[in-house]
Amino acid sequence: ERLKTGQVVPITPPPTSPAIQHRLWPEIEKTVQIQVSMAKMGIGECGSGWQLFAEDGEMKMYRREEEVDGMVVDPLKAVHIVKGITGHEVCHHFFNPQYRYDWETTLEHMTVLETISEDTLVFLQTHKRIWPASQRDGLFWSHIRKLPNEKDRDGPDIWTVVNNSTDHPDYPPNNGKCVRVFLTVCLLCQTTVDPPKEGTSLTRDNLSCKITYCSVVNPGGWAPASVLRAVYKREYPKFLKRFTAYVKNQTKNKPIMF
Ligand code: 6CM
Repeated sequence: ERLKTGQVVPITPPPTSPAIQHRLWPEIEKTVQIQVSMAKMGIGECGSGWQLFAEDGEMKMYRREEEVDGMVVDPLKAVHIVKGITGHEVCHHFFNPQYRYDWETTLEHMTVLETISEDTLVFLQTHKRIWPASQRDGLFWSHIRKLPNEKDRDGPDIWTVVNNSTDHPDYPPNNGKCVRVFLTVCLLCQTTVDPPKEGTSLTRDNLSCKITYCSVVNPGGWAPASVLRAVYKREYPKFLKRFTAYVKNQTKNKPIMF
């Protein structure tokens, strides 16, 4: 079909989720559009200032040093290519609460405060205390979505999970021992299938998944910049390696979920 001049091409399909009835929906829709388009940009396209701070095989992690009111809010962008898994499998394990304690090592406690729909949940999480700062908690909506593969219409779908801080009347911030963090996270996953030789069937050896993980975390209150940057430098590579190894292990003997 021909596009008219000036016609805007939506990057995500029209929303069909029951979550569209919810008060948070306009914010979810807008945040997903913005986060997905930023995650799709290459490091060179995102503007200058990205510095590579960790590298391990195919995994590369970049950060931009930024502060707001003296607090470190360094944006992070990581790219990784993992063989043997699909983008749907990666996003499924990142989104679903039943797996979270298995891979999220910074977690102390997690509750689902609200199930908006099967693809949209509201979480309250407390994270382990890091000396010398106070313990942190986070309250955020989380949304999983399948996106059309515009570059290869016959290829596998692209999958994303977007997490973004929100509020809840029953859980106001900074009300107990925890300081509330504010986060925006986008996981974007694209599967590539290397076609099997004629007469052989498709196996996990034919799959690879390009993972992009973007995050901005505001610690919400006093935290020494040098300690925070040291924690991020240690914890983000640990998270992405551990989480992807977990998904590989969980899926290795299961049918492929495209
Ligand atoms: O994205 C990740 N996990 C998701 C599911 O849990 C979700 C959660 C993100 C929480 C990020 C905040 C962690 C707590 C940071 C504490 C900072 C203050 C301490 C002060 C230190 C001096 O999106 C993976 C998150 C991986 C984090 C390394």
